[in-house]
Amino acid sequence: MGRDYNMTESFENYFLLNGHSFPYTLRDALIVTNGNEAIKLRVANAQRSQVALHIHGHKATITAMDGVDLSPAQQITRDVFDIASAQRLDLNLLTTNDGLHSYGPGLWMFHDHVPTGTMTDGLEPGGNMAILAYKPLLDDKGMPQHHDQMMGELFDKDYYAKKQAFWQQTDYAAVFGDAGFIPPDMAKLILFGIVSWINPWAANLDGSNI
Ligand SMILES: [Cu+2]
Repeated sequence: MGRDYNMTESFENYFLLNGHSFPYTLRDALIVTNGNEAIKLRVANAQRSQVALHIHGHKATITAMDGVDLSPAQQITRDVFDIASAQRLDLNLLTTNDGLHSYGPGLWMFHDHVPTGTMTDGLEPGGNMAILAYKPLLDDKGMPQHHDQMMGELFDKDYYAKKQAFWQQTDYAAVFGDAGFIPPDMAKLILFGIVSWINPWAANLDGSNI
């Protein structure tokens, strides 16, 4: 170490939250609330790069940094928390729907806003992505409802072997079509090409087709 191998040239590509990586964060690293609660989160950044913790639908308040309590005047409320390497934050997370600290019951994702943190070796979703779950929205196994329809294929080893597109069997397929099996409509593609070639300006200038 430090002779033949320069560890400062390494690049992090696996990310954990409480020792778990997505999708197991959905089972083992949830924040569960009954609603109308004050939850203390003690967050430590144990990786060498910056974390930008983002919680959807909630704004939490920093009450302590690195083990030092902040006075009320120092405490700030936000929804993205910059956490330097080895830094610790205490957050006060309120789950009372007041239109500021909480926007109401839901399955609210939280994750690192630095994109690499939400990946597992370059695959997104992955990494430290997890959910702040209001209890009525958990199923009988304590996992977020509908996770199997939404994310069933992410529990498949082919996904991690990078052999399977994420949206292939999800609800997205109903909207966007299946990326793997539906052939493109060649007639429409050719027509689009001809129209674009004949009149390359009209499509964008009036704004109606943007
Ligand atoms: Cu997000």
